[in-house]
This record gives sequence, structure tokens and C-alpha cells, in this order.
Amino acid sequence: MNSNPHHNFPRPLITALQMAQHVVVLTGAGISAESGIPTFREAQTGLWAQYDPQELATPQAFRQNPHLVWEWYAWRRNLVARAKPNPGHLALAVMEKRVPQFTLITQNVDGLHQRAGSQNIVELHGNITRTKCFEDGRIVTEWAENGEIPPRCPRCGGLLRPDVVWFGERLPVNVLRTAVSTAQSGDIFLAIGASAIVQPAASLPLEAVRRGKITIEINPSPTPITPSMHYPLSGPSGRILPALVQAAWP
Ligand code: BJW
Repeated sequence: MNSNPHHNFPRPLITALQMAQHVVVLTGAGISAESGIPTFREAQTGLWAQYDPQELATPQAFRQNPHLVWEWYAWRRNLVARAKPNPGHLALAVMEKRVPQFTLITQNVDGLHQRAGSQNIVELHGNITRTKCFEDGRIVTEWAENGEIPPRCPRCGGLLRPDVVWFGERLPVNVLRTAVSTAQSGDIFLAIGASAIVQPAASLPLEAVRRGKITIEINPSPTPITPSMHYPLSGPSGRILPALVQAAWP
């Protein structure tokens, strides 16, 4: 593992990790940045520089320009398929094996945590590799490739869309319930690579703070929750996480 021997973590943080019964982690786009997957709110490059990703991730955008939105997701699906989990993803899979209970709540739709070997994953915003019908929300696994973009639902003829949660859409009820109760019941909460702006995910670390949990943030830039964290660790997760796991479970 690509650990950095020069990291000096506070001793109480390492002890807390070693003693933890249930570690809860929330990840955002930043953890996949080192796998080459662009984040949402940092500078975009290339073909999509002219579009604001936030404006493509809405049902209104899909209604207005389904072709553009489908193509944006097709481009991202292709990026994800070619990307590999980075040392940050891999360190979380190792951490899961070291603690009695571990829950990984992710806002990411890229499936890289699964590919890194993490097991207990709660996907808040869906998964880009699944497709559903825009009309009735049912998952669709096969459709006719007749050149139409987006393709159509073989059941009802509705347009197909990725199975992700867009702005203005509800998160799946059971998924959100599990995430909130996990944030409340774990004894350590780590927020990693998340800008902590998008709700309701951004309220999970604050829920942990409210319940008196030990809170850690890993991010190269400060976020709205940084001042509330017990241990704000500034830097890329691909460097900090392997070092943290190595320090706690050498
Ligand atoms: C690194 C790094 C490295 C870089 N290592 N770190 C309350 C108040 C105000 C608004 C609302 C509210 N409640 C709801 C809303 C509205 C809205 C919202 O939150 N808007 C905000 C913008 C204010 N929320 C919603 O609409 C949600 N729905 C909802 O609440 O429904 C309620 C409802 C009720 C009744 C009827 C109907 C509805 C849904 C939100 C869905 C978000 N969807 C997206 C797209 C998913 C699909 C896709 O991938 O395309 O999810 S938007 C996008 O943002 C994506 C992400 O998961 C999400 C969060 O972004 P994330 O992961 O934090 O990424 P970035 O780019 O913001 O930040 C990256 C971070 O990484 C940075 O901090 C970097 O510094 C860091 N970083 N390199 C570590 N190497």
C-alpha cells in the first residue's frame, strides 16, 4: 500500500480507531479523483467544459435535452469502466476487515468501492451502471440498440435514464433511513472527499457531531463541516487513508 511514513496522526485518533466498534464512512467524488474521475464542483476540462455538471443532473435537464444528458452519462460510464480503484478505495476495504462493524455510505455512483473490495456499502445516489425507465422508475437491463438516443423502455416506450438520484429527486427511502441511523449509531464518523454542500448527505456528518461521535474529515480543501470535525486531515485521500490504516493497524 502507498502509505506515507511521514504522516504524524494524533495518538488519540489512532487509539479511537483501534478501539472502535462501528466505523462509519461517508465518501464523495474526491475519493475517486485520484482514479481520474472528475469531481462535480471543481474545474471541468475537455468536452464538457461548456456545461455545468449540476445542470445536467436534474429531471428538468433530461426533459429538455435527453440526448445531451444520456450522452454525458455515457461518457462518464465509459470513464468509470476504464478507471481503477486507487489507494484510498483500497485502504477503506482493508479498514472494513480490521474493525468489528463498518458501514461505507457513498454519494458516488461509480462502483469503485465495490471493485476495491468493500462489502457493506450504502449507495445514496444510485449507480451509473444501472439504467431505469424515466416514466415509471423500473430498472431495465436490456433494450433495443437501434440508434435512438436515449434508447426506449422495452415495456412502455418511455425514455431510459441512468439509475442515479438527480437534484430535486428523493433519495431511496430505505437507503436514507439506513444512512441516518448508521451515522447516529456508529462511534467514529469519517467524511472523505465530500464538499458537504449537497443535502441530505451533507447533514450526516453533522448528525454524528450532534450525537457526540468522534469525527474525522479527509479533504485537501476546507468544507462547511471542517470547523465541526475533531480531526480535520488536510490532503488527498489516496495518500492519507493508506497511512491512517497503516498507523492504526500496522
Ligand atoms: C478530494 C480530493 C482528493 C478533491 N482526496 N478529497 C436543504 C437545503 C438546501 C438545498 C436542499 C436541501 N435539501 C435538499 C436540497 C436540494 C438539493 C441540494 O442539496 N442542493 C444543494 C446544491 C444546496 N438536494 C437534492 O435535491 C436531493 N434531493 C432531496 O433532497 O430530495 C428531497 C425531496 C423531497 C420531496 C420531494 C422531492 C425531493 C438530491 C441530491 C442528488 C445529488 N445528485 C448528484 C448527481 C448524482 C448522479 C451523478 O453522479 O451524476 O450527486 S449531484 C452531485 O453532487 C452528485 C454527488 O454525489 C453530489 C455531492 O458532490 P460531492 O461528492 O461532494 O463532490 P464535489 O465535487 O462537490 O466535491 C468534491 C470534494 O472532493 C471537494 O471538497 C474537494 O476538495 C475534494 N477532493 N480531490 C480527497 N484527492
